[in-house]
Amino acid sequence: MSRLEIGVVCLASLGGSGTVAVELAQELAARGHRVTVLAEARPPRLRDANVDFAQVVAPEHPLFAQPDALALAATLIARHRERPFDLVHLHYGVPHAVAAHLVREALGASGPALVLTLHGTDVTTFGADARYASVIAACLRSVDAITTPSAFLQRATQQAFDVAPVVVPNSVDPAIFRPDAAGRARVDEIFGGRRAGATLVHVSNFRPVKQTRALVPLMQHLTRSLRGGARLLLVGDGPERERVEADARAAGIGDALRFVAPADDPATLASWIAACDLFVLPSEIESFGLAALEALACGVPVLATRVGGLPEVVRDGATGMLVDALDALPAAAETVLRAPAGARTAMSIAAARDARERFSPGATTDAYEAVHRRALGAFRNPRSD
Ligand code: GMT
Repeated sequence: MSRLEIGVVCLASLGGSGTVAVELAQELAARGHRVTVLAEARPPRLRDANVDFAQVVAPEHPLFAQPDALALAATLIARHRERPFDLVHLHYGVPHAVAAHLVREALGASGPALVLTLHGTDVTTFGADARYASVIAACLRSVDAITTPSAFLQRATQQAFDVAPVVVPNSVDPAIFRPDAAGRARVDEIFGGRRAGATLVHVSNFRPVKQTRALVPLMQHLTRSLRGGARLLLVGDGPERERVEADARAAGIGDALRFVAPADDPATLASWIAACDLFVLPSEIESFGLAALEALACGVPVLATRVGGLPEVVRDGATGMLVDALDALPAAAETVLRAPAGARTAMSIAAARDARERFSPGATTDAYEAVHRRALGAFRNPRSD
């Protein structure tokens, strides 16, 4: 593909979608494209000096504390007039679909081709609200291609907005997220020397959709039932974090839990995860579950709810376990953690291999570049009907 001028738009603060956007920007730059990431703040994982960053700022007016669709559209249009984009790839639908629509209206055929990746709650929450769904659906008609990270979200998007996305699965870098025992000492240090028969780990933004409070009864059970007890490392921050901490104290297991701030450096995060025995993700809904994929790549089996796109990522019984209800978590965790050493090692090896084989960054970037080519073709040769 010839060298393109590409803008990648994301929300810096939300989590998985920002990570996916930054990984894509860095991969595209490595393939020779000139790439600019545009967001309200520099995304923590953006480290590649070959990728430019442009900040989207709110208008200087008391009514606009946060950058919104208008601010993003204004930034994209101004930047395009200075140095034209061939293509802009926006990640997360809200409010980016609105900004894409404004760019298309303002620039028309002289503007860039537009690709939008929907990630999760932009479909499952906003798509379920009729007031927002019709506006988002109208804006999505202005873009040249839409993608989703899972077949689950593809179906949900078709239903919510009556458009046909292409599935491009998220990926994980196996050079960073890999089995490695080097982080064990650091995890022991985080627990102040408190050892346990098993170490569980959870990584999220602690929003209600993650159902993190379900981790407390799980740990209450495991601290009693497992030989040597159990401990849980919780990585991240968000609205439910303090409630989880309070629930754990009230349940008398406060000491078995340790909270750490999200690590900006993915290698640090990977070293913590890889030092643990089981990754737990009890979400109410998850379009994909990037954090689960990162754990699998580290050779850590995943215990998760059987929701959304998680069954596309975790192979039930082979690379982890999926449960239909939160009260099934303790028994499933015991099944994995009490399995004979050989079976546990086999599951760990299968997890890392499956992540590497099915979710490689190269394959994902190839798939996105194919979408980019089709979007550019559709944009430059519009159908007249
Ligand atoms: O949709 C969200 O809740 C936010 C979004 C994000 O930016 O973290 O998460 C979604 O996108 C991730 C990357 O594609 C997926 O791994 C997450 O499963 C998905 N979250 C939900 O569906 C709740």
